[in-house]
Amino acid sequence: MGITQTIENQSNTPSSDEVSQECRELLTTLPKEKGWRTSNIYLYQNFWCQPKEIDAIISMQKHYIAEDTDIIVSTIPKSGTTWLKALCFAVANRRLYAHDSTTHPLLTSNPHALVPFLEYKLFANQEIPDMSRLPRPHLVGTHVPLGALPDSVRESQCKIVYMVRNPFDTFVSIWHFMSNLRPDSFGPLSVQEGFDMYCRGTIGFGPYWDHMLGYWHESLRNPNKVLFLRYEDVKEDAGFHLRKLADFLGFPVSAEEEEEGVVEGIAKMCSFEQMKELEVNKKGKGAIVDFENKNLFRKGVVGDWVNHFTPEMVERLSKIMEENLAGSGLSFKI
Ligand code: PAP
Repeated sequence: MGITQTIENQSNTPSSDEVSQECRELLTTLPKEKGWRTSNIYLYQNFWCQPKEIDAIISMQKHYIAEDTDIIVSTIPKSGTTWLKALCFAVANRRLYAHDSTTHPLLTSNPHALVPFLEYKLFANQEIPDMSRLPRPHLVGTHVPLGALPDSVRESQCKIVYMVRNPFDTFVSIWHFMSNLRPDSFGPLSVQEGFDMYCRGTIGFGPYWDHMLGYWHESLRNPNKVLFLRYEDVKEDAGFHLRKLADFLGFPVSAEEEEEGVVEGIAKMCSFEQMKELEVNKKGKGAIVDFENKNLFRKGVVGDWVNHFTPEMVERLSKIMEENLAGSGLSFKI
């Protein structure tokens, strides 16, 4: 997939109030393209990012030291992050919080508040968190491609859970989300324009194919390190994948838990239908950055792309996927 490596006029470089001086200087050297909800996105270490994200990622790369017990929940935006965080939190903490407890944290907190992003929360705004104050095991989220995570992630025994979603539905979800959150001054984003940006790879943390392939190959090389899940598969059989997740994280489901229906209980608690109706997800805000949590719950289905794609769009994206995924063994049921 070709990435347009142009350095256009530099006039939109963010001010030093928004990003550190180091980042500001770096931005002037990076290829840039029109952004979805910021003036520009920049190509940093072979993936596209907004300026504030780059600033936080630089800090995360310098200061985050993964511990053996850390669990990193990774996705590209709109491929099931909120759901995956909920599932991981529920599984990893089920001895502390029973799925049927009326005080379960997932009933009153958005999953992003319980599994904070490295780049949007913990290392954002030029802050360096004291990780020792977080409850263990540390459960953190990221959209950063595998190759850009710090060395300690590879060198430690920490676990990575990755969720991929078919790129057709992911585009539709991104387009809706961005259309809602885009500053009014940018005007509406047409499907055609958004789709063109998506296909050229210029989406946050994209190109998507590079992102998924990085985690995919590592999951094949090192299945104890990276668990690779597909949104569609988990939708089809959440119980099977929850058991797999529990095994992978080192907290397998016991016979007693099976009898108590723990797996089914967690699947139900984390389902789109239940989570969407929670007060915190209808009225709350700020779980990731400053937007309403309700934007994270739209339809939550597989196959909504058929309502948005023209035959030309199907052809273009199918071709890109064929070209990029050829020989990898990674495929999608579309
Ligand atoms: P993020 O990467 O910005 O955190 P993410 O959670 O990946 O966003 O994307 C939201 C998508 O996941 C939405 O998809 P849609 O636009 O196609 O509807 C949202 O509806 C879906 N989603 C959120 N929660 C769940 C859930 N519990 N189960 C299944 N899908 C969910």
